[in-house]
Amino acid sequence: MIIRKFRAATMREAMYKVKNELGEDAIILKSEKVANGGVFDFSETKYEYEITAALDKLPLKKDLGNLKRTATVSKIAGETPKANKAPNLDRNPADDKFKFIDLKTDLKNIGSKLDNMANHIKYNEMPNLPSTLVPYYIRMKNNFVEEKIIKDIMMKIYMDFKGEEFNDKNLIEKAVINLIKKKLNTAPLEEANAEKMVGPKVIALVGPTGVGKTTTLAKLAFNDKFFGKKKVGLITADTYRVAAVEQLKTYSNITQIPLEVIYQPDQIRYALRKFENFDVVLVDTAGRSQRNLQQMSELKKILYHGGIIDTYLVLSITTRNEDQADILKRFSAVNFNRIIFTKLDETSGFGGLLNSSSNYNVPISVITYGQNVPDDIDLADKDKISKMILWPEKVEFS
Ligand SMILES: Nc1nc2c(ncn2[C@@H]2O[C@H](COP(=O)(O)OP(=O)(O)OP(=O)(O)O)[C@@H](O)[C@H]2O)c(=O)[nH]1
Ligand SMILES: [Mg+2]
Repeated sequence: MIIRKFRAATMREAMYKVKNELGEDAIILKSEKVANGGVFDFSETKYEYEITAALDKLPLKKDLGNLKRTATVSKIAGETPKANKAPNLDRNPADDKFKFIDLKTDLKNIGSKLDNMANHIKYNEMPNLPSTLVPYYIRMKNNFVEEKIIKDIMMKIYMDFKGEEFNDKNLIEKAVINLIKKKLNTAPLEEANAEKMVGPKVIALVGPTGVGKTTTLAKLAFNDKFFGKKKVGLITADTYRVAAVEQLKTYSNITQIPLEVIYQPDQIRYALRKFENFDVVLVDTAGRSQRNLQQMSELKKILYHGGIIDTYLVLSITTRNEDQADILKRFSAVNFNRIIFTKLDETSGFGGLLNSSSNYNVPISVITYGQNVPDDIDLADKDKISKMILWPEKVEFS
């Protein structure tokens, strides 16, 4: 199949070009009014008509010549061109050889045109993107970074760079990395509500079901790199599943970190009193569907009765972009002040980290990348994350 685009000042002229080039059998795939100049042309917008047409069988050069001639003559005569001529049965084998070479060349051309079309679709109508920026555009897109964020990054570089600078690959790479870093929002756990001086720092982990809240809470409690030698206590409000309490009790028994179980939201007050002299109390909550209003209101009650202002939203990077955005939006009802991204080991693209930072003004504090407690966890680091977003295939978690 041959696919071509034709542009002209009027739809009629564009149609004429199609017939002239491809003949009467051409199929119109798409016709549209397009801005002449592309995304980065800031001059006054001019429009053209563009038709994308396809032809089932590749006409041989000779036939195409015939088609062109027919179309031209027909136009002058004001009549419709005739269909392809009947094949000539008295063929010379020497002609066939040349036709075969022609065919090969045409197939090669079609291949490169299809590549161009595929790229055009991928760059989402950014045909004027300088070639040194293209790999970064593709990488970010393949790694699930939202289109508007990629375009913003590309546009900033486009505006900042001049002439020869566009050919400097190192300069471009640095600029892309810096812009990603600028958009990423990270902050350590400890800074959250640091002004709160009285009593232990109480942190609740909230989020949808199965994202890794309990596992992450255990990692935070048992891994020295977070709270060091501080005295840590645990509370679980997840009594919906027997297994959930058992899960934390096992961790608590192994590490001698005390655990309190609460069955009603207001019981958290009593549990917290037991930890009055502790430095940090981590509160596990049951997984909540962000769309279940009753579950969300119960969660609010626990946070309210506990006077909890440090609420960390746990989000799995494997959740698709649209659902991540929905979770972030709906959980904002509980005023979370940090985000923890889990399951980084289970994805091939880390765009979600950048998307959440760009769309919500809440920093990412921690990332987790495996089931091993307490090892597979780290503080969110902008340098590492920006590289992960561009080169996920090189990521090695340690
Ligand atoms: N691969 C991978 N698995 C993880 C990670 N964190 C947690 N898990 C696994 O995810 C599953 C669910 O983890 P939980 O900690 O029980 O999740 P939860 O959010 O507490 O679940 P609910 O309490 O039911 O809402 C378990 O099998 C964990 O081992 C991670 O970073 N990577
Ligand atoms: Mg849990």
